[in-house]
Amino acid sequence: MSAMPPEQAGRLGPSLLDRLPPVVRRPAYDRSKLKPGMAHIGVGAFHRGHQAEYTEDLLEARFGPWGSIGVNVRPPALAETLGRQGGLYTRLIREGDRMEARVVGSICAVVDSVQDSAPALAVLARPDIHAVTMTVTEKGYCHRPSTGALDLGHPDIAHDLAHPQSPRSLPGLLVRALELRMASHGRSLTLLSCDNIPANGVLLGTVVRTLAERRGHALLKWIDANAAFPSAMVDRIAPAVTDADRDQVEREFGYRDEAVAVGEPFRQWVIENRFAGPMPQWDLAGATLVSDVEPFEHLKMRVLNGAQSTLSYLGVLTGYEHTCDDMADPLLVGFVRRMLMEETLPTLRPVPGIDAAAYVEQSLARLRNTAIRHRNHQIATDGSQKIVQRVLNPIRERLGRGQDVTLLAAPVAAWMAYLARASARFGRQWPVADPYAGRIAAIADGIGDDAAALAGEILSIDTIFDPALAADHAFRAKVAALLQGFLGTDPLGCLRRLAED
Ligand code: CS2
Repeated sequence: MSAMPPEQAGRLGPSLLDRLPPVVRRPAYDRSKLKPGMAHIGVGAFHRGHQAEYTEDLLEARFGPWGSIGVNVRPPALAETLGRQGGLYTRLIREGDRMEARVVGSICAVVDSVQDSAPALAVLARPDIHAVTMTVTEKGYCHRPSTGALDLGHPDIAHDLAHPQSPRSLPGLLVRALELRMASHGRSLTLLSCDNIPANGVLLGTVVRTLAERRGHALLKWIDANAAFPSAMVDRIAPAVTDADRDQVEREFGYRDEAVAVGEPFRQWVIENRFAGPMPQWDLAGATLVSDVEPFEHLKMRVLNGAQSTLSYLGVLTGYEHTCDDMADPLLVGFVRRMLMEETLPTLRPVPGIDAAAYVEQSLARLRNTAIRHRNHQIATDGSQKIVQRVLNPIRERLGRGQDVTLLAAPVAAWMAYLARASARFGRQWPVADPYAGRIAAIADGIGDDAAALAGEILSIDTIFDPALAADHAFRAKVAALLQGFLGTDPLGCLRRLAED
């Protein structure tokens, strides 16, 4: 565990808590009494802006042993940022001209375990840790997006099968932690995925069990009896933090914070009420506990995230920088609203207490928030891991019912164009981060200008596209026609034509 040295003058840390300017809200509980009861893997901007703040609200509403140990198994390391600050950070909420600042204290210690899994395993195996939450991004689960099965060909999984005691993958880490718990104190553990994947708990349970099975029947049996993998829907727009955000805190509040988190006012957390043992009562902080998360997650991923991904690809192709810039273009907004209302909403089951059409408008209003500078390229990252739940699943369902998918085909084609334009063939217009970027660039380089052939080759990647969907003639033809338009000189010309239909 990284030491928490006394902070330097001017740097946020425990001794600064009593000297914060009054405009900055501080923990309303005695932080020196805070004990850890859970761990979180992946302490990025989203975790700091979402789950850690819910925990802070809970600690204020009903104080208990629910501090969280933040663990990073991928860069960036935490020691110099949150570690130096005793786990404290400033959470900024922004909307229009309004900004609200709060120092959050719920992360009570941090552990870096990037090169070596031992420090993370030591935390996850502790008997006083009852729950592990995680935000490791879609690709952290090492699954095949088209099926949700563990990708046994993934290099980190291959490594972990050969070296189970020093795992590199998230599933390998969790399996080893559960094995250590079984062999030592035997206490149960709830593993709560907070990533944007439908049925994320089922997925997490699948990848963990698939790997555990290879460690022996006893471990699998123990996991079935002592671990729970509830699903959860998480929501708050919390873009990557910039130097400008950190500088603003320094300028306005007089201290340096290297772990600032920025978000919009809206937040939501819907958690499946199925735990292995004691859990923080996040419902006291505004989270909703339900027996079935699915309708909530489909609504959120297909509407809000679907709109974000669609805008990000169309926005980059048009030359816009942020979601709020995309939302200032009536063509893009008109297209996205129509796509959501006409093609996405009919795929959704009713969600208790939520009017779906109003949810669309609320989502679009959130995306219009000019104080949130969410870069299109950030949202476009890892599209291969996102489009299944955001776009392809509703397309599949509509095709199954004989319904049109003309509008939903646009984000698929725009995603293809985004990756193709990052290839040598199209002049490497921007750098992309996506596990499939190299493969798609190679396809684009080999095929040249034939959009139908390019779309066909990309659709044949069966870890992303389910073969039945890829074989659907109407869908293929629509994607190919749109891709041709997006790769042309007037990328949005085809959208204009769609809008006129
Ligand atoms: C975004 C999400 O980058 C992305 O993929 O779509 O991080 C989005 O902002 C959150 O899911 C909102 O809750």
